[in-house]
Amino acid sequence: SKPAKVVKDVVENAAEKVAEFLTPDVPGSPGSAPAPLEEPTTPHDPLPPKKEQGAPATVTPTGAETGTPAAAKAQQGAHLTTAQGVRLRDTDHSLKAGERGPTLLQDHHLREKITHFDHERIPERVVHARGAGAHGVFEAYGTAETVTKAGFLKKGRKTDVFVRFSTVLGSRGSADTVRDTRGFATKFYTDEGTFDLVGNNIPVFFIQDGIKFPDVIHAGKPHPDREIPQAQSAHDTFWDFVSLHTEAQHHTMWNMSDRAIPRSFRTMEGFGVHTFRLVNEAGETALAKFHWKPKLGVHSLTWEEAQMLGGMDPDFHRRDLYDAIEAGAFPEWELGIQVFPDTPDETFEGIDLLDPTKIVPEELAPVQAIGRMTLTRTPTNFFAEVEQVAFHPGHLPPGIDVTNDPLLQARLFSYLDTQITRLGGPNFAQIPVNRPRCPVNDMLRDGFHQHAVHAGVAPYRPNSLDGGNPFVAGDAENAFTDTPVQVAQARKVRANPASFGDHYSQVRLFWLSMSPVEKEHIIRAYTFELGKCYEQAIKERQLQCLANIDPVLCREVATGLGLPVPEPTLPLADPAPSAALSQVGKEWPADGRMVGIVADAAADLGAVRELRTAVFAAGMVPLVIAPHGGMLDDVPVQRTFATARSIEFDALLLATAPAPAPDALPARDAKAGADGSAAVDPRVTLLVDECWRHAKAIGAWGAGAAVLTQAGITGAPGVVTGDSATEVLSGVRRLMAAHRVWERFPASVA
Ligand code: HDE
Repeated sequence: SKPAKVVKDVVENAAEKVAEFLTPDVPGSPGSAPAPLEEPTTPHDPLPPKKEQGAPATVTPTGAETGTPAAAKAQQGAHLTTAQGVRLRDTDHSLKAGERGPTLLQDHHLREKITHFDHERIPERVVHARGAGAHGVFEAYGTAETVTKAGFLKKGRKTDVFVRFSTVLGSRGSADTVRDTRGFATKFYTDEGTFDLVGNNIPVFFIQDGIKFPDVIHAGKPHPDREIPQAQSAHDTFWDFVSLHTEAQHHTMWNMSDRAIPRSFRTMEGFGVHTFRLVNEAGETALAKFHWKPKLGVHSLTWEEAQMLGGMDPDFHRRDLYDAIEAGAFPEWELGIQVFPDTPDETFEGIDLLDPTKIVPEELAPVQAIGRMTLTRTPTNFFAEVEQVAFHPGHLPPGIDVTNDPLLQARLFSYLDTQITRLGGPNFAQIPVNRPRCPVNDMLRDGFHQHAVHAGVAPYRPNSLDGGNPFVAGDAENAFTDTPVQVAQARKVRANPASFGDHYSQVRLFWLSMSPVEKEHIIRAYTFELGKCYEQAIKERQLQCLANIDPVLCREVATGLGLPVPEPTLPLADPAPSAALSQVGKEWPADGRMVGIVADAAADLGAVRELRTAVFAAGMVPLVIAPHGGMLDDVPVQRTFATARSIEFDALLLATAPAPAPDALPARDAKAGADGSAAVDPRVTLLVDECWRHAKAIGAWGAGAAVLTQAGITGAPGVVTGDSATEVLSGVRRLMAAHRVWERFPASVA
């Protein structure tokens, strides 16, 4: 078929082109071939657009016309043209007055090409600049029907979604694995209008009132003088802010926990943070908090892995998301809600539901599953989709409404405002990724980048010229209703309710809910971050905050900093721990996890073949790591000793003990084995050593067991040896259910 031939032509011509390039092009010199450059392929008919290159669906699953023009532009067709469609003869030489002459101002193609390029970048997001996105589908269980009339939550309804995950502080090119909160924003293209659930992977926020948002972000961003550090909270201004605004202590503790260094976007929880108001068909209201629960469980990197990845694979989370989708290991989350009665005081069990620095423990209000989201498609064009997507917490369908949470109220203003600058005007809802998938019939007109050709003369209402269109909808037509919530007779004030004054009890709740390993990680994170601060007063002030949270935490961090341990200034709260907050002690499916298999030509390749099949069958992704790329017999090699590092694997299996290759750097411990046999390739010993340090399951059989001896880790917990590859795999799989071999971490605190 044609595409196959095109590929063949390119491949066959490639060798010639390289040879041509390498041949010295000296006129008259023997062997020089001044043949004109040819197109590597002959022009052919345009390839049909790929599915995702087409315009977004113009018809919703329910058959409603969306009215979107089928005009998405895909790069297709054989001939290069200008933006005006004129076919071009040459795009590599500017128009000059003679070969050695100056460039002519009349060269429209040159100016068009360079001008467009000059404007390719748009401002990055002021926060959440670094992100990755994917398309998918949400399917409702119908369990929310009693509390909300939102159509997309009716049983069995399927709704297309686009999700963007992000870090908060870093610039667009910063590393994925920094210690930070992650954004988790979902756009549901419902046929009653778009619903954006713009959440984070941490259920509380730094501040209680949106008016402080510029302040907390100024404090977290790099210092204004030298513009360092990038994408970090380990610096003076951040800790200055959070120790002075003690409402930030709860979010800060989550940031110092493993939650702030996720293993993958696929293993993050998501939270709507604020309390929303739900309205059902009968007009009854309830308060609710949204939760995303990952199918793979909540799982984090170790701090050392996160730091290594910053250098070795700064795109780790982005790559992991796209690799998983392409491998068919579609990431999945359940959407759940905690539901509370809509009482006048807007509290539940004494917790103020309007305070975004508070959670409601799942033990008090269970998270009830209402649907499932699966991400199935990577973006076709990152800029068009991931950069240009615009979320807004006020994009709500009938049945979901806002509350008076003062953080949410400020967000309702901010998102539209910032997007006008970032996306160059007010018409960004017409960008394909932002287009609603239902009829749009607004009276918004003109403005920069207007793509619609609006017919009619009367964009106002009522009117008598355009047949009276558009008409407003009522209850029968499912119009959005602003819930007529009673607003108290009140004086205008700049003040918080008294309940917002408790800044410590839930921080202590979080701390007390952690397992010893997680506590240890938190202590180390505070000690590291405060150790990076220069100002003594800031460290002391933060230690004072820790004293009000927990004496052990405070003592351990103070010891690490070499500072005195302050006494608490407030009585310590006595909250019941919430088991749901800990990531340790549960078991999860191992689907979609990465299993490294070390093999070489000497390995039992029959067993490796079997193993790959078994790993795939278990829903995981096998990656064969060998001394060189290409194939081992008929087994494809995905990673080589030169390209593989432990951090991308969730478990490691050893089919062989490869001897050092000439390109392996000598290692301190690359000595001969006890029996005097050849030493193991030091890159493999390093791989095993790191997997061990990072508490990952390790399996070995046959010759592979010699690597363990060489690395000196036989008998350690979480190391499975056996006679057959499949037997070892099943042992390793059992260990992977707990995510890590937690016993390997030292835990000095109980
Ligand atoms: Fe945002 N936030 N935010 N935020 N936020 C933005 O909007 C803002 C807050 C969140 O992938 C901006 O289009 C204010 C909480 C996510 O495109 C901006 C306040 C939560 C994303 C903005 C908050 C979030 C943003 C920057 C305090 C979790 C990325 C670019 C009142 C519930 C969305 C943009 C994406 C992005 C403002 C607090 C989540 C400036 C004023 C709380 C996931 O409008």
